Amino acid sequence: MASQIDGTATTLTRNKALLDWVRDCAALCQPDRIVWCDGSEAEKERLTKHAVDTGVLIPLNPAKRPGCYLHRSNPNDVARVEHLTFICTKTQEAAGPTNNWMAPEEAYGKLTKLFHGSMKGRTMYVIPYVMGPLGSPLSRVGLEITDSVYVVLNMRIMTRMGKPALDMLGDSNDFNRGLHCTGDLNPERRYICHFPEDNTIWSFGSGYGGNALLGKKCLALRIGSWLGKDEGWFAEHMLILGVESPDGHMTYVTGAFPSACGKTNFAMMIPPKRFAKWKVWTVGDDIAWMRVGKDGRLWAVNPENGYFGVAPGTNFGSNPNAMKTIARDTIFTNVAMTKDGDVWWEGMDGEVPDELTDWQGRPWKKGSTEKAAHPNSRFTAPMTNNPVLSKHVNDPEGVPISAIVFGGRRATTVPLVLQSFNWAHGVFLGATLGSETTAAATGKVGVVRRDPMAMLPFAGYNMGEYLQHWLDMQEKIPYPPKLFQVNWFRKGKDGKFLWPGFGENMRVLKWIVDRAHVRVGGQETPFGWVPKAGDLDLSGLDIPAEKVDEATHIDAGEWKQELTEEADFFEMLGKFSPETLQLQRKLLLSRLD
Ligand code: OXD
Ligand code: MN
Repeated sequence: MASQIDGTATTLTRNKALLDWVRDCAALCQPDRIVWCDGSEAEKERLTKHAVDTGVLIPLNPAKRPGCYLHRSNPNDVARVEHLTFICTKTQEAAGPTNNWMAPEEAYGKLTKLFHGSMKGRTMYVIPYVMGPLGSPLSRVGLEITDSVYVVLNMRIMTRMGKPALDMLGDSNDFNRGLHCTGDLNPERRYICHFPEDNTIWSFGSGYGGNALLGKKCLALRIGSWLGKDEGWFAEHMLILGVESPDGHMTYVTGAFPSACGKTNFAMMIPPKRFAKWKVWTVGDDIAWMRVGKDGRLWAVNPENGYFGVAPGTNFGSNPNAMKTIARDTIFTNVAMTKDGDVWWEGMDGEVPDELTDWQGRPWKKGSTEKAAHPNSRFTAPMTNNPVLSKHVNDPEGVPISAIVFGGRRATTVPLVLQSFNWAHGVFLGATLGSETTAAATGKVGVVRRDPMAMLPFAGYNMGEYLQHWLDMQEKIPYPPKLFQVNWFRKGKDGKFLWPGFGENMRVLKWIVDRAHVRVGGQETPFGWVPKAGDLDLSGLDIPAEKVDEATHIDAGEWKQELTEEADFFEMLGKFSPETLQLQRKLLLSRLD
């Protein structure tokens, strides 16, 4: 085994720390073979063939979906498992009240037992990868060891994988150590453990993207946010887009939205006819790493190399660019398959097919009460397939950010768009972001789950300290972006959405961009700046004016209740709850009295 490690590896790396670590992992997991991934085309072909031969991937019809494959996962392993995700810091306080915590010795002990001999009879793949553009000061090298060929092929799409990562690492010891094993997929033996103090991730018992592709949520967000706090930058659950105005001027915006609130759609948006001369370019659809540039502005890179998007609801109306992106070289997970070997999911264009094979491989007939595709079925597609990919996506310095948008899913209270008075107020808006459920039976408004900056499941340390880091960064950014809150999901009394969303969000985006450049009006309210009548370009919008009024309306009574309820959230944060944010809440309330 040792000679296999050194023999294959030495053509790729002589990094002693890395070779020692791989040797230790091999001794623990006892695989039959070790394969070092170089990221080459030949390797992709070889591993894809192996995945097809072993039933891990099903080839789709090459005439309809060239280079595309379907993967069906175990039905008990289809989503992130927040209750089995742990931050393993020396003290519980460091993980804070919103994370599950396990002491590092306990976690290493428990998982060592699970990893022991877990790769017997299997292949251990060693995946070197980079999160971030090659040569960027923000970029990080990770190594993921896994026994899953599906993980390797997905990591190949989602990260800059293979030899360039080893070249970037050289003989440095500074790399994230990620160990993943599929295990027997028993949820009783499933743990996603982060050791930020050791720059280490151990993930056992799940093959699902967010749990098993360790570069994404685990490194780029949980470990990333920890590094960001220590080193003075941001790792955020944000899309990055560029808005090109008719005169060719580019403005970059990042946006935090909780999972499944349409981030990928927003990042690939096609402006409506009235805005035909405007263009939106995608830099990233899920994660932004941001640092202060030499010019004193905030600059962002997308650490990822592909999209791991939710399939259901994606169609040529909601996201034409996503549909083009997934036309080829895409891995689909848990979608349904048509008779002619294409993919299908609820909300796809056209007629519902009479017969399908569902996501579990069972025959499915039109009219069935069961979903054909799993609601969290996914596509993994290379970003280079995106017709509106920004040409700056590989720039090591990233793109300069003029505005940051925080968007929740709120049926009431939160207006279509609001600009903060200043940085601290903007951080307050992000901190109190929420997603609301409606109790449909009674029509009553349900509970609001606070999801600060859309980072509730992803902040790798104490949430109070995380919000304090946002406040502290103000003095490090001489020319900060302007901060906004948006809500596409407000509903009228009839329970229907007031705002059409999708491409029409361009109208709101234009106001945001114009405000960021101080070239459009607004109206001051006790809660922030809103567009005054005429500021939002509504020409050609096919909905009654009253609906727009309702969507943008600020109701003092609703806000009073909102601000009162937010006290619980700040209390829950305990002693790390930032004083400045609590004062913001009181200040806003006092304006009402
Ligand atoms: C998420 C995702 O769950 O991006 O946020 O997959
Ligand atoms: Mn996400």
